[in-house]
Amino acid sequence: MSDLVLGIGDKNLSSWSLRPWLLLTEAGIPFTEENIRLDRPETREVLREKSPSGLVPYLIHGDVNIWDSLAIMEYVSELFPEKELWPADREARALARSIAAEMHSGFSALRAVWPMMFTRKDMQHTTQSGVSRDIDRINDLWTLCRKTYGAGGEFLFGQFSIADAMYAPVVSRFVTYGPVKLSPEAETYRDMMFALPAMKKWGDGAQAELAAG
Ligand SMILES: N[C@@H](CCC(=O)N[C@@H](CS)C(=O)NCC(=O)O)C(=O)O
Repeated sequence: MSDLVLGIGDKNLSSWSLRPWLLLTEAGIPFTEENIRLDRPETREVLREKSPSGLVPYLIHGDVNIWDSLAIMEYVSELFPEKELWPADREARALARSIAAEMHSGFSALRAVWPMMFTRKDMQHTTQSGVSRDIDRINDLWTLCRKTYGAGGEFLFGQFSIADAMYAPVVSRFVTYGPVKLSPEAETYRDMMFALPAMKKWGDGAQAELAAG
């Protein structure tokens, strides 16, 4: 059993949970998963005991309990510096932190109108309420990162980083609510991310949870 315990919500729906789960999984960091089913009569009570914010995700490491996806990923990055979960180059790191923060605090139209439904594909979609603007901005960011810093690999900054984990639920949304107009670089990035074994594993978990009811 690992000394890191990650509490997450339903895999089909909990976009904030996917981010640190993907980070730990893709980086090969062992952790124990605690699954909290959301929208159940007991959810609020269970979360009140486990999570300081009453939300998922949370990370328990000994006496330390960290809530909020980005804070969890920063903590993991400090625990495992050898994994280089932020880009090593300072300028690249500044951009990676900017786009991670922008995801964390922004894109409210996309998040509200297109909720993550990981197991669904090719749903009819609408692009009202600023959704198109959010998509265009994400397309620009992915294209910029891939063109400027992506030479060392397939991820936004070449090697896998926290920035990729932050955008993983957007990758899922672009599959669920596609087709979405993206640049060739952004489209290749979306397809590569969705095909990651870790994303497939998350999707299988989501299917299993749905089947269990
Ligand atoms: N800003 C938080 C957002 C966390 C959040 O909103 N989590 C949702 C699930 S994705 C939640 O726990 N909802 C509680 C509930 O549905 O009862 C983060 O980055 O972790």
